[in-house]
Amino acid sequence: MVPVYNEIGCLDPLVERVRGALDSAGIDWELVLVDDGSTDGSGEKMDELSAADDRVRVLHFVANCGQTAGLDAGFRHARGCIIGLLDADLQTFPEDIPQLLHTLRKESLDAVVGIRADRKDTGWRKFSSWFANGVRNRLTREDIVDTGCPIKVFRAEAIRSVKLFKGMHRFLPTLLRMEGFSVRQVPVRHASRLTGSSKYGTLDRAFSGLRDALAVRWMQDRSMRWKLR
Ligand SMILES: Nc1nc2c(ncn2[C@@H]2O[C@H](COP(=O)(O)OP(=O)(O)O)[C@@H](O)[C@H]2O)c(=O)[nH]1
Ligand SMILES: [Mg+2]
Repeated sequence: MVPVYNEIGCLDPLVERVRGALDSAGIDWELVLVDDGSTDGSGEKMDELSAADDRVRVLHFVANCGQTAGLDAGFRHARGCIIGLLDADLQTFPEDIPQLLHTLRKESLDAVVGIRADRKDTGWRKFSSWFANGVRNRLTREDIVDTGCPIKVFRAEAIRSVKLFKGMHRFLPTLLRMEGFSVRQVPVRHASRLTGSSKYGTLDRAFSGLRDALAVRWMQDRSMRWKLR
């Protein structure tokens, strides 16, 4: 599934590359596109792509609700027993999904998440991600190298059991582990943004990321484990 907010230039190559990658790996798939109240014609474009291939399904939000809401809707409406996640901008490679799936199945994991090995972003962006990952890991006592990496695969049941809040798309591996699920990190490829622009600034990401990391820490400290005898 792919959350989409004003990504009109990315949609044709996105669908084409997902189709190519999954068909050639012999995977039975559907692509759920979640239109997060786009205003640049992305919604209409996705409807066209869906009309041309019935494996492409589109969910339209009535207004922009944010990336985590997009993920939540996609997780709940996807029909497969395994759900793969990608961003629309093709900075990560649909062609890496089969390898992630293979690891998930071979090792009977609940989630496999990417680490952008050779990241093609600006130096500032790479530094701020590195810093943010360090703060998050320190606060949540975690070892997730690249929690914001957009390519991930999950067992549907596992990811649907996680209650999401705004901003929590940055903490999916930790939230899964809190529920007792297994998460493995693997290196993936990365490219610069195909077209369009990032929707986040450094400061909003930093402030909401910090507030959310404190909330996750609070949840970890206050989570309950009980068992009947
Ligand atoms: N930022 C943002 N992205 C959204 C929203 N809704 C859906 N998305 C999608 O989430 C993905 C990540 O967005 P992007 O701006 O590339 O973030 P970045 O890669 O962290 O710079 C893209 O596929 C967006 O189209 C939203 O409200 N805000
Ligand atoms: Mg991006």
